[in-house]
Amino acid sequence: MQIILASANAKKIKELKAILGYENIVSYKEILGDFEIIEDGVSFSENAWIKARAIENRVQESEGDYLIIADDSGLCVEALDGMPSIYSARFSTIKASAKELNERRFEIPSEGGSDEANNLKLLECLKELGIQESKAKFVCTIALCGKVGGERIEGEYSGELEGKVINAPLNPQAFGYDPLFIPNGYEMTLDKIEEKNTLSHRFKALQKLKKFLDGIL
Ligand code: ITT
Repeated sequence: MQIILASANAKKIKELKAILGYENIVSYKEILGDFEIIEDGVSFSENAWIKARAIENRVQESEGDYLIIADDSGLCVEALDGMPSIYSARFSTIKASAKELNERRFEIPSEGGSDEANNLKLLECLKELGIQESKAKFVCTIALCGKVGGERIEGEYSGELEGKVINAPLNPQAFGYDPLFIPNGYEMTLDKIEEKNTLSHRFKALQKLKKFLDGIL
């Protein structure tokens, strides 16, 4: 059976593959080519399902079993009223100050930003608010759909990782906001924590998914 990841983010794909540990995992671009998926949902759940359905619409004709796994995730910062949240990948393209973000006065961005630009935007916001750190959490919601033994299956699983964001140096090799995030119980940022894939929001969501799949595969 083919397991298709509904993600175009290479760093996310690497983590999903490592945590899932199944064989036959491919990213959608490897089998369906490159196309844009417009994530215009208003929650992690909605965006995860938008990605899952966009892929499923293109594979439904296939005869065999398949699974589609879509991850929508992001960082929620308390001092920014939970932002950047579902806009985490697009944060740097939001033309709004921290104050405007807190008052929810901003236009929804469509363009993605680089990890570096997104990190710089977060640091700018902390500076504007005059703080060195804020409580924060990573959230991951996974949408699962597919056909197993000819039967249709669907599921949704979520995980969170609580901690804080701090004013710290950037790390171009790291994934997303990892260089600015310290999980509770740790004293180093997530990009330096080797066991990230055994404690992350993504790991927690995928543990639940694997429990479900182990029962049916
Ligand atoms: P796909 O939609 O193609 O999967 P994406 O990067 O656009 O790629 P999301 O819409 O789910 O994915 O946005 C996730 C963003 O949240 C990601 O780009 C990072 O900025 C941030 N993020 C999510 N999980 C993270 C993690 O484990 N570590 C650091 N940053 C993370």
